[in-house]
Amino acid sequence: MFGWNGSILNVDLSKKKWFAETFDADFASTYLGGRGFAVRILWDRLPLGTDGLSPRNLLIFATGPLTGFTLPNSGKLVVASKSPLTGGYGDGNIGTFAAIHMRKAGYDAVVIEGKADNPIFLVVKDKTVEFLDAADLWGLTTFEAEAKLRKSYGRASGIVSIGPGGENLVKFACVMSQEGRAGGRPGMGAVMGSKNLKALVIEGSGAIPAFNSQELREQGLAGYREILAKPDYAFWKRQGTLGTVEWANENSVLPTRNYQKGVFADADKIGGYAAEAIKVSNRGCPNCNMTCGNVVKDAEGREAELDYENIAMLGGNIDLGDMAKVSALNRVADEMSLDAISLGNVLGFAMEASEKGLIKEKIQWGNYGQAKSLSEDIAYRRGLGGILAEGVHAAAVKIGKGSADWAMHVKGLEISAYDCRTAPAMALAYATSPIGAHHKDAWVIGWEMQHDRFGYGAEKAAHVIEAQHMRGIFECLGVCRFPMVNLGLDREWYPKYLNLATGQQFTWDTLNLIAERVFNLMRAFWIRESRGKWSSEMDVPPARWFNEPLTSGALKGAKLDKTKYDGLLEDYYRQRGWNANGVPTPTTLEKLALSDVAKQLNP
Ligand code: PTT
Ligand code: SF4
Repeated sequence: MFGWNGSILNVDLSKKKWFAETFDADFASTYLGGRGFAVRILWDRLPLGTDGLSPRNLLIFATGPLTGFTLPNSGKLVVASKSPLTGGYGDGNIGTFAAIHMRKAGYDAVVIEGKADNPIFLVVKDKTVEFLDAADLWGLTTFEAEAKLRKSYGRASGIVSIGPGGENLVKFACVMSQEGRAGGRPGMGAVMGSKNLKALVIEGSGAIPAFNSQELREQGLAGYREILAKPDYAFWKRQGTLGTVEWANENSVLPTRNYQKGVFADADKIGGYAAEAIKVSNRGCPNCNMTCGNVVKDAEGREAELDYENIAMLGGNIDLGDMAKVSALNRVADEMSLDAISLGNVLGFAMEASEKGLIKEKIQWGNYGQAKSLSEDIAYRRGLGGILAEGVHAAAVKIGKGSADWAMHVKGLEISAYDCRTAPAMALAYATSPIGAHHKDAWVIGWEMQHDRFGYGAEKAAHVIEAQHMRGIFECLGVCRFPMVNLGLDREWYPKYLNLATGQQFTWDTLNLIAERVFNLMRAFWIRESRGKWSSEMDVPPARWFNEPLTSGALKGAKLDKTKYDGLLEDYYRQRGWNANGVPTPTTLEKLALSDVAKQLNP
């Protein structure tokens, strides 16, 4: 087989055993890799109703058939499992040398089950696997643990790790790599912690099999050159995703004070230019010439790597208009392996609960010191931190008193950094995202600002579906989507690369079909896990956006309309071939070569 190694490394931490399993060409071309492999493995192997933190849960690191080749931004892998935060399918995408080493070690994915008796770290070196004592690593931050491991395994080895947040099973703990790459928002770091697994170190020395490696390399280099020639390249290197702060504020969609307002008076203090003023360097994923991680000096004099989402959630959403302090909170999130989006979300929730007198703790809007110590309390599950560590949905259930109406999540995953009162398509994108409220599967808000912004027409449902499939392709290929989505790299490069790697004849249309299959399988996973309790109300954004209008800015007074939203959701279901409850019909699943799934969902 070309393009894939055709091998998955299975590791059982309870038994300290491992074996390599082969897969065939049919599995490879049906699910491609990354998210496609992860969801199919979870569907086939995970016993129904397994708790997210149980040793039986599977933690999957999966690359795609383009990962590791010399072509644009090919250093990504997907980390996936059943989410302890949402109870549904969860994954994230992370740029790391571990992705490339995994492929060079001869594997396309690593599947980890069981739980070690004591904290350990795994070392995979080509065809050997070692289970090593992590007593001196447990308790360290991700920065400290990775630095220590690099002393033993070298600067170029592939390392992913968790910090205290993951160790203490914070439900929104993520997995970290290379001091700023973060992935697995729905608690993949907690799953790693529940297995007593501090880190995974991978070193591979082989070649990744390609059908036409010379031509693939040449075309890959041509893709890099096309990126360098893009008109927006220079500005991208300066600001990456950070300029979105100013854009979001101008369009009244910047989350402010736990999504009470869509404009933030101090937006310019936490925007792209404010970041440039304290910027020290660019960092990024391997095999990338766009390096969008902006490294700045934070309020404590340390380095922190920033993206739009982190700044919006740890800045505007908690009313903190100071770039260096926002950066310092981001650094804490990275050290502790807490997802920065969910962290900003729960901090905003706690500040509002405090203001309303629903909790005894006094936490003021924009108070950096309190936000920092509460973030640490979350990581170590101390006091109020222990309640927030369960996620905003569970915290609202615990606190009660109407707080569920302004707990900003969908399906239990904290909403990321766009206020959607004036963006119905983006609200639909959040509500139907396959992992809970994440922007990454359909960032349609830029398009929506220019197309009947306030409307609920069926073309919006169509656009969300198109985006979900387009972005899903990248989750399966194992490469970053930013070259195409943000700089306009021609999409035809991707089937071209895939065909040179595999010797097969993929087109953008066949990739779309795979993405649709994978999307439907993720939905089927959620529905099966809900054990008869699935309802279309799972696909609805937070009540606040329907009940409370924006309180300031040019669009003051605007809010979502529930009746019209329900109509938009119906259009979405119809276009997807799902029934009125949002369940894929047998016909739809059969069309996607998922007949076995149809039988389980509709026995
Ligand atoms: C992603 C989510 C995002 S999406 C951001 S900022 W973004 C936050 N970053 C965090 C962080 O940093 N530290 C932290 N402790 N928590 C964080 N939580 C948030 O995590 C990231 C980039 C970005 S930056 C984006 S959009 C793109 N996402 C891609 C994707 O999803 N798929 C793909 N094929 N390519 C992508 N390219 C871009 O990658 P999650 P990274 Mg991330 C400090 O994982 O779980 O999906 O959450 O991977 O290597 O850091 O690159 O404005
Ligand atoms: Fe990573 Fe950014 Fe490069 Fe994408 S553009 S590969 S997220 S550094």
